[in-house]
Amino acid sequence: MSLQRLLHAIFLIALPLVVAAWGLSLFSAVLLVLLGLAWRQLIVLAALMNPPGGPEVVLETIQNSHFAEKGRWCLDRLGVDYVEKPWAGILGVFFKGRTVPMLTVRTGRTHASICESSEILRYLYGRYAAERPDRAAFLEPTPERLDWERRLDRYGAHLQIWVYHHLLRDPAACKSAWGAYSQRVPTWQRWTVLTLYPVFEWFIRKAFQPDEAHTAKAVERIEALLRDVETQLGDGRAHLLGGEAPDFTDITLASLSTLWAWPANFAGGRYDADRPGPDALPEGLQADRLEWRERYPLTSAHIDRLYAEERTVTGTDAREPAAD
Ligand SMILES: N[C@@H](CCC(=O)N[C@@H](CS)C(=O)NCC(=O)O)C(=O)O
Repeated sequence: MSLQRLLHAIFLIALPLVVAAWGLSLFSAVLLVLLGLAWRQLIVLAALMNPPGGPEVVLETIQNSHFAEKGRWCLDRLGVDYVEKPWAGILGVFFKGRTVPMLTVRTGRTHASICESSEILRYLYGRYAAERPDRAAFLEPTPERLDWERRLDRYGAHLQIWVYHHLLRDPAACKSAWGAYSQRVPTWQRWTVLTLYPVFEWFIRKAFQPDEAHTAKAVERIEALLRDVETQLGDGRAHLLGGEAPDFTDITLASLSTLWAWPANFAGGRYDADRPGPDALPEGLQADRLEWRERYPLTSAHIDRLYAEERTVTGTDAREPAAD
C-alpha cells in the first residue's frame, strides 16, 4: 500500500472518532465524507498520471516458506531480475488475507499481483517462454507435470499441518521460523509478531488444527506421497518424470520438502544466517526428519542433489532481499 493510500485509510478509520470527539454537526460530517471521497479520487488520478516507479518484478515471501521457495527458485532459474520482499510470517495472511509467495509485476500504468505458487509458475511460462525458450522449458505445463504438481502442492499443505504440530510446542522456534529475529524483515513486523504471538498462535491452531489426530492423518498422506516419489525414482531415473533436466515438478518436490529434508543451500544460501542447523530443530520435527531421510533415501538424495547442483550460492543470484 502506498503512503497516500495508508494515510487515506487512517483518515477513514479516524473519521467517526473526529465527529464524536468534536460533536460535529451533520453538515460538517457530510463535508468530511465529501473530503474523503475527493481525496480518494485524487489518489486514483495521480496514480494514473504518474508512471509507477520501483522494481518491475517483486516477490513477497516469508523467508522460510516452502511455497515461497518454489516461486523464488523458478524466478532464479529463469534469470528474472526481481526484488524479494520478505515478510514476517502470518502478518500477510492475518492482516491482508493473502498468502505467499505473491508476485507483483508492473503492467503498464498499474501493477498486477498473483498469489498461489502454481499460478505464478503459469504466469512465468506465459511471460517468458517466447523470449527465453530454452530457459523457460522447465516450466512448460504438460498434463503429467500439472497432475504431479497438484499432488505435490497437497503434500506441501499436509506438511504445514505437520510442521505447526511441532513448532507450536516451541514458541521460540515458531517465532524464529516466522522471521521474528531476522534483520531482513522490517522491524515493525518483527515487533508485531513478538507482541501478538498468542493471537497468531490461536489463528494457526484454528486454520491448521494441528492436533494429534489431524497431524497423524497429514503424516499418512505425506508418507503416501513420499512412497510414490520413491517408487518413481526407483528405476534409476535422474528426475521425477524421467526427463534429462529438472522441471518444475522436481523443483516443487525439493522446495516443499525443505521443511523436513532441511538441505544446504536453501534459497541459494540467502538466509543461512537466520536458519538454524538441523540439530537445533524442535525434537519431534527432528525425529520425523531423520526417519523420513532413512525411509526415503532416493527422494532425500534427489532433493540434496538438486539443491547442490542448482542452489549453490555461486550458482544463483544471491542478491540482498529488500527489507523496508
Ligand atoms: N497454495 C498456496 C499455499 C501458500 C501458503 O500456504 N503459504 C503460506 C506460507 S508457506 C502463507 O502464506 N502463510 C501465511 C503467512 O504466513 O502470512 C501456494 O501454492 O502458494
